[in-house]
Amino acid sequence: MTTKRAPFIVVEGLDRSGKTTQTSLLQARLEKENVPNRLLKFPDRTTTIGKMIDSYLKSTSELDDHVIHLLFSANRWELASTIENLLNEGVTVIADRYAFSGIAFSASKVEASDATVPKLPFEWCRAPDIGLPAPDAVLFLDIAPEQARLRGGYGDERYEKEEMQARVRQAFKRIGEEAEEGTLWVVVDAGSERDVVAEEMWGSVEALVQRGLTAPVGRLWKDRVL
Ligand code: DGP
Repeated sequence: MTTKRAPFIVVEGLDRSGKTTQTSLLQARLEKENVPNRLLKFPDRTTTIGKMIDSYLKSTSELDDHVIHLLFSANRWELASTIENLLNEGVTVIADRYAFSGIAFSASKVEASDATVPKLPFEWCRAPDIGLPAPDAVLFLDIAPEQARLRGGYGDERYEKEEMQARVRQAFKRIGEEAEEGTLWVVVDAGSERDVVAEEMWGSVEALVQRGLTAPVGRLWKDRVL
């Protein structure tokens, strides 16, 4: 008999896309179906690295753009072996954000003097996350930044500005188009009713969750390792 492992599901989205609500609903669904699961949130603000990220996001500290990018990535690597072990033990892992946010947000930073000039090249942003456990499915909650703003406005954190979110949305689009074989990339209309979004998300991953996988846990962007 072949041993199966559980799937790794990542939920990505713009700020105010309903991502946190939807990851909780997805987890509740797994509970209802008696599926062993674990919900992770990135950045994980509880670790030493996570606390540095938290203070940067709240603008209580300043860090060079390269440094904060590498800290976000390190914060994912801190949990890489935990993710792999859980999947191999049959525990479905849901991550609220992952490496795709890493690229999308960092590659969307632009020079103050010229908003068409990125501060960090796209490929440079991808590099530190090469080799992380690869998700089997990515559910991208898509919403127009204008619509997201109407949901009570953006908060006070660093990236919560409409122009930035518009660039982040484009970056996510590119990442989705370049998604690797073996990763299911689903664009979910996050502007729909809460329960409609939840059903679409569940419908996208139900078969993976119920059947499990025989293939070993993949590695992100493994073909890009020189
Ligand atoms: P959240 O806790 O989901 O609201 O995310 C916090 C903010 O950090 C949000 O604006 C997205 C951004 N973010 C998340 N992961 C990364 C990352 O890896 N790199 C960068 N630059 N930003 C990220």
